[in-house]
Amino acid sequence: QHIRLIGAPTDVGAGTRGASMGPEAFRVAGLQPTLEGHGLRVTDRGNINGPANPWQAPVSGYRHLAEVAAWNHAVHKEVHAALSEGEMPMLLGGDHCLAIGSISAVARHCRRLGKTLRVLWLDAHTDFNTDALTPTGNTHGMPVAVLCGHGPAELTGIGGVSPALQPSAIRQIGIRSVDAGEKRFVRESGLEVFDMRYIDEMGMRHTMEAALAGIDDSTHLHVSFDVDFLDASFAPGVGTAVKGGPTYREAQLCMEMIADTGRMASLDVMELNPALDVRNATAEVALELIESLFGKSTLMRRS
Ligand code: DIR
Ligand code: MN
Ligand code: MN
Ligand code: MN
Repeated sequence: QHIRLIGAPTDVGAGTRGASMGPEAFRVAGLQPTLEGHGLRVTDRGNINGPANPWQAPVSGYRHLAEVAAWNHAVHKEVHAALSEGEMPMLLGGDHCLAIGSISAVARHCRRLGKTLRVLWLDAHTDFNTDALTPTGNTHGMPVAVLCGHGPAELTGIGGVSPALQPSAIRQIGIRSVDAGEKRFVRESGLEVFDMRYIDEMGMRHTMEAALAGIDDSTHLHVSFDVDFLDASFAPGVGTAVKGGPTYREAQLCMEMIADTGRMASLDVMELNPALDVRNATAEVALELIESLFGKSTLMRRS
């Protein structure tokens, strides 16, 4: 596999500034040479351009809708181009609203190739708000709803087909912060959520076995990794940190079990906020986990 890094330096969908610096923080942490050190081929395509963050209040339920749409169109184009040219896109966020552009492109690619899409959504949040439900108007709390067809046409139509995917294609892992209205809508929509209570009771191994159940050779596995998935005690550099997340070891096991499937074909790494980080430690720990996603085992185990 040839990995194509795509930087999307914006925080238009977030309520805290700084995720716009995420792509560069990953480069400073040594993303490309580290992956190359494992024998992977990596091309860094630099950053996508888009509108500045106007830092305005929400208008009819959405903050910066025009800018969010512009950034997502640009992301869609780049991610789709990478897939069409046979490379594995790794989107470097940027806030998580950009998963609309990324995953709509992956879904479009899968439709064309007749592949079954499975999305693993690693996050503290379900990101399933709508204009009517959102307490903030921040679109980084909405991408899953938009991808399932709930949202403004400017966003739901980005992949050409709405909904871009069915809730049944998604597995959410690490969830521990869901707004009240959002919670009702998640249940009503039948999203499969492995929340922290589930992980506490069943363990990460069983959780990942359940989340990965049913995938086969025709599955395109997309991982959308919101860095706030991780426990904030060792990953503080995010805009909306929530305590009680997966430990370092649990997160490693999660990533290693994804790697073991051999099916990961696209990746988002989102919400890293260097303005809130401590000496780039969150970028570095996220990079360690990305190494595991690509098969670096921290164990002495032999295949
Ligand atoms: C909150 C926070 N649920 C919102 N969401 C996210 O604003 O909708 N934070 N995604 O990272
Ligand atoms: Mn998120
Ligand atoms: Mn989150
Ligand atoms: Mn977020």
